Amino acid sequence: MKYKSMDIGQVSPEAAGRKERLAGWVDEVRDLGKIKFLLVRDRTGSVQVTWKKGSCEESTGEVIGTLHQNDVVSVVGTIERSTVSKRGVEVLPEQIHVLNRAKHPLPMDIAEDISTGLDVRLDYRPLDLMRPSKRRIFEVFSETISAVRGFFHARGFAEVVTPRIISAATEGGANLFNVRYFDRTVNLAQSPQLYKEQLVMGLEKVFELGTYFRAEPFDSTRHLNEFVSLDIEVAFADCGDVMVILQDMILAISSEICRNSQLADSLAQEFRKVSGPIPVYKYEEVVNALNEHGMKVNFGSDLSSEDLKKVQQFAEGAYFITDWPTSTKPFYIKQRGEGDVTESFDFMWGPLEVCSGGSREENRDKIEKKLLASGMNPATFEEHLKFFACGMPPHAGWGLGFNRLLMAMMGLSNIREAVLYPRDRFRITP
Ligand code: AMO
Repeated sequence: MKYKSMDIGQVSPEAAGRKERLAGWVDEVRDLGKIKFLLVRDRTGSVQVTWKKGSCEESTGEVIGTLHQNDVVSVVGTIERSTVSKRGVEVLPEQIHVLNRAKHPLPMDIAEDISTGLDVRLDYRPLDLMRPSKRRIFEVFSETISAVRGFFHARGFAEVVTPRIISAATEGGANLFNVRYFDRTVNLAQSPQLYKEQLVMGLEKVFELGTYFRAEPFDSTRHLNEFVSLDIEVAFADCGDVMVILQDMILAISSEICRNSQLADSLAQEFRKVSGPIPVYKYEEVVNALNEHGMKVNFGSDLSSEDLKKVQQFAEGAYFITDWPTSTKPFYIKQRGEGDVTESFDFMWGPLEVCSGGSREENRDKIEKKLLASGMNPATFEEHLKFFACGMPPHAGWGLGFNRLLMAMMGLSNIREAVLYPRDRFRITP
């Protein structure tokens, strides 16, 4: 590469005697006159560059004298063993090129041990990512995506990309963002729900990783207005089948990330320890247990965040809540028999809902009835419903909040930590 011959993390005592070109950011400069120390870092580590009067060029020493934190440099030098530097190695510089200057002081302190408020960190996200603990979150994010893709490709799923510009609601009428589209108003997709269901006709097993939009006026640590979702849909499968797929995927992600010791260290203990089978509780059991613990939950109502916190007294870590009442689930979820419960599940991590899914209703008349019962007009869904009379197989699937999964994996307390550039009611920059 033009600016570097190796990553700084690769500089080791074994490479002593080699002349290399390194590139990175200035962490620290110490000028003791006859000897000057320059600490240079990249994402893989940092190394001490030691300039000694007499054995190094005068002009190189002068360049070091002009440097400040985060100036971008390229250093050509010889790697030497060292008994004093932390890594047992240092670089004796031949040339130092300043590739760019940073203003000083920086608008945000990037030292790992300085605590900075989340708002400032988000205002300066690229600087925030110069801290290893914050960068690690997105390295885990990236590795998780890679593990997920590997997992689904190995099982014969096709990765699909569905539209974000849509004309009909996917998750019900509320919480839709409207946007101008030439001379009419359209919506931003809340999920790929309707498309992924249609796609099981041709592709049978599909998954999609994408960004979706919900105009929810929440100001919470687990909701955003733009979030990443991992969705699957499987033909000839039911709720139980897709729960098994989810469980297997969680275990596969955990073991894949644990193969990289640096990333494994940043995983929450509970996530590293996760092993199958993940406990399953029926909604009714949870409601009864909550009422025994002094809460007042009626069968048929959704579980509030207070209820879910209370659930921690008898269910920790990862667990499923299944068989939700019809009133709590969207129109596309299938009824279990003739009763008032559905073939559905939520996958929880502590009090956090990470994923929800279930068997889908494939009978057009039943879907229409459910749409009407939810106050929606089936005619609006004609573009979707028309396929249910063309050979729609029984199918099931789920949608998983990818940023929430990361919260669970890394023990993060705010979803904004798990999104590079969060979009909430108040933040649309940077
Ligand atoms: P649901 O609406 O439950 O189901 O969403 C699925 C998962 O997406 C995540 N999620 C969010 N994450 C951050 N901010 C938000 N505002 C937000 N809204 C949802 C959650 C949630 O569990 N189509 C169905 C899924 C399916 O049945 O396949 C759906 O969207 O982690």
